[in-house]
Amino acid sequence: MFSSVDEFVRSYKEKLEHMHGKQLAECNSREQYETLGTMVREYCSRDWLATMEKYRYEKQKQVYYLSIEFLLGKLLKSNLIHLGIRELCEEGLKRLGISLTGLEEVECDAGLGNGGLGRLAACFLDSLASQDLPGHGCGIRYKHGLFDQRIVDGYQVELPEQWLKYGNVWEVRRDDQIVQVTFGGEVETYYSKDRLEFRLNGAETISAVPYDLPIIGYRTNTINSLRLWSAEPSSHSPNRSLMKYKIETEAVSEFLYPDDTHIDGKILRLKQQYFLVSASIQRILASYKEQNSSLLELPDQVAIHINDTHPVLAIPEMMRILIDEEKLDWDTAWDITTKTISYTNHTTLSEALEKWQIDLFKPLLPRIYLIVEEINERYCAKLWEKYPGDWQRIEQMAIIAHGVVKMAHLAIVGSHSVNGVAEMHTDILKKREMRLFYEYEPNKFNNKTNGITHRRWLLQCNPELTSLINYSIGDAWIKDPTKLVELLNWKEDRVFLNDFADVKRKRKTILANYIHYKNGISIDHSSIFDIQVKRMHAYKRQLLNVLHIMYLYNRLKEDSRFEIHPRTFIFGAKASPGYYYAKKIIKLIHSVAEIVNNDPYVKNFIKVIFIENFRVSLGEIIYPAADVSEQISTASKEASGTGNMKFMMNGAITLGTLDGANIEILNEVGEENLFIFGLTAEEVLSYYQNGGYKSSDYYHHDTRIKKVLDQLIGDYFPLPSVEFEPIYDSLMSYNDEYFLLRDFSSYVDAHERLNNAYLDKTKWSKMSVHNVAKSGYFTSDRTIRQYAEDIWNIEQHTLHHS
Ligand code: GPQ
Repeated sequence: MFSSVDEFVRSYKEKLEHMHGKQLAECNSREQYETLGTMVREYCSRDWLATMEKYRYEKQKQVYYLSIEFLLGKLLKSNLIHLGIRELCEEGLKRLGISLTGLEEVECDAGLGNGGLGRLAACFLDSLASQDLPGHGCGIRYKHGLFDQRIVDGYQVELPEQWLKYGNVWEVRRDDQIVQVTFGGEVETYYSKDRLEFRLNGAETISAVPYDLPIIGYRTNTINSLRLWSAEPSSHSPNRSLMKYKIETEAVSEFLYPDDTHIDGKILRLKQQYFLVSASIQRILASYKEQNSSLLELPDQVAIHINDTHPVLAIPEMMRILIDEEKLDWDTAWDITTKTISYTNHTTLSEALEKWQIDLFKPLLPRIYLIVEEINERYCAKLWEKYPGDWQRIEQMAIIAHGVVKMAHLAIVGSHSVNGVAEMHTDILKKREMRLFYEYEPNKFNNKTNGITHRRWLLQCNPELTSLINYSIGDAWIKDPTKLVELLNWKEDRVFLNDFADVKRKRKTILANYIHYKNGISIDHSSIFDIQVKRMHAYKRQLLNVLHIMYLYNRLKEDSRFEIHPRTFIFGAKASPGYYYAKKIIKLIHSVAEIVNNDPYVKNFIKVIFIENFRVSLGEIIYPAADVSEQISTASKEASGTGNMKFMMNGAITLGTLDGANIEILNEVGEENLFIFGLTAEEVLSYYQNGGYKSSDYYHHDTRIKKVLDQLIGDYFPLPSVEFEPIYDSLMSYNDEYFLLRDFSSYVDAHERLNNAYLDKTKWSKMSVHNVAKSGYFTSDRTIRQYAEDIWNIEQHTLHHS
């Protein structure tokens, strides 16, 4: 199919006719896309099968990465690149008068995630396959991924996302591997042969149908799987209205909860979690049993990783199967389970900690609840041995307390490894949030600093920079991105620096054209592109960015001698539909943009742009175009951040706080190559602990702040004056929980330093090169190798081409 251009052209035409029953001329671009996608999937099926067979017969230890989110984005382009057939396809399609990039645009983003956590899972799958590591994803095939965002009159409006509307060329439905998942019912206990047994009566069953997607390694023959479960009515009919049963069943995989670092506590979400976990664990154990006789060796063959606490019921589910079905005793089952499972924590924000009410949990999952209770009792008894009489400590560490099940506690207790996602985050876990657990079992805790796949986030999204790098240092960095450091040898080369600046200019033009097309606004291509794209959240402080823009505007209006290099402030962010405050900030950005962009004087210096519907595929045109990367979360709040790494890898300079992985970026590039401002995490945490912050002092003592805040509530904006009152109140009446006013002046200073640095173009380019050169550490290949070695104990395999 892909052995030569001629051969490709012939098979493409044939496939197109077979699939659509029409001639090429009558097919629209979607049909053309589907034809190519299907050909690619069929082409890789041999290696996919070979990989799976090899894992099966060679009994290599495999890891299953359980995650409620996988934010894959588009797959056609990366699959073609990974298989090494993109140029051939491009050439062949050209002969047929079809543009490959046109077809790549037709594909919908697989938006099965909210933000960082889901995208991390997608990067991890890429790094596993690309490094020949046996590892697979297990997730949910949501019918609707994260909502599509529209902006109407400056307000966010959500539309249901429809990625499956025309089917999905990458998936293969596996009817032979359907499993049943059970909810509700009552537990009956009885004795059989002197053993206490459990039986569920009156429970309801739904079918979990697996759809597998190939995860294609970069230029290897390894093709791993991402298994997405879909909920369907089961053939055992329930004792109630069939219609209602069908609707309730399908609801389980209907949509993704749109909350990022925030929990909603709805029963349907708990159903989704157990659905994912039960289906995955059943299949993992079944396929292990096909090859092995004793379950005792399971931890030598299988590692199961839970991405945050959402899949934590994997622990009691595994216990259930080992005890109730496999008839193992508790201690043996517990030993196997804890040796198999490991857990990553992704936040210390209290509103993201999952706690389920017992009265919700128990009726939905009665047998699982009993197991959790038993885990809790045994754990507390062990704690009592170690800390006799210290009931207060034990109460704080218990899994069940005050009517709720604490999922993070269950995760820590039931796994052999607990990791944070950046050095500072792990330190905070050890010293604060998880201190008692750390004191009890210090060896469980470890750090795995996040990473991003440099294949999508440099090689694929920035071909211009890729070519320049290849031309200068060769392409060995693609296999080993730490080799990017060789770019430092080119830092003094004038021709290279010129070419480098040229690449950035080209990429800025591409983004500017997109913005012109979508927003109808022309932006100055030579202005500084200052970008903040991420979920909208109070702790990420998009508001601080806006307050600074309002200040700049005021200053430009007041002082005609005040000049800055032209700046384009670009935002992209989705707010959770129920997050009232975050939605207000989106409206504020639009209101400020309206004023700034229409001011005949100011618009020569600054412009404000909001890019609608930020998602993976837009990131691919945004990150390469950035001069400045805004990473301005309140110190201690952003566990890691990964957008920061994508910007850095594409040569943007970080303007950031000492938070999450920003600190590690600083360690890599040195303080001359980024701009740091604001409180440290220690200072923030000490304010929370000891008080001493009064935001109104900053309002009264800083006229810049006073002016901007007053504009929020007066008649400055052509809107009812109450529109932005909640924002004003958060900063004044509620004492500014995220220290925006405290960090304001330091932020303004950092912006001034940055503006001055940009005036020396050569120096700026050198800083930018330095950032790219040092970004190799942040490849998720490094992260995944650390997981593989320290936590999962899995090894690379070699596949010879079939
Ligand atoms: N993160 Cl708990 C999410 O995107 N969603 C979540 O529900 C939780 C965490 C993020 C976190 O905020 C970022 O700092 C991390 O870089 C990212 O997870 C991946 O670890």
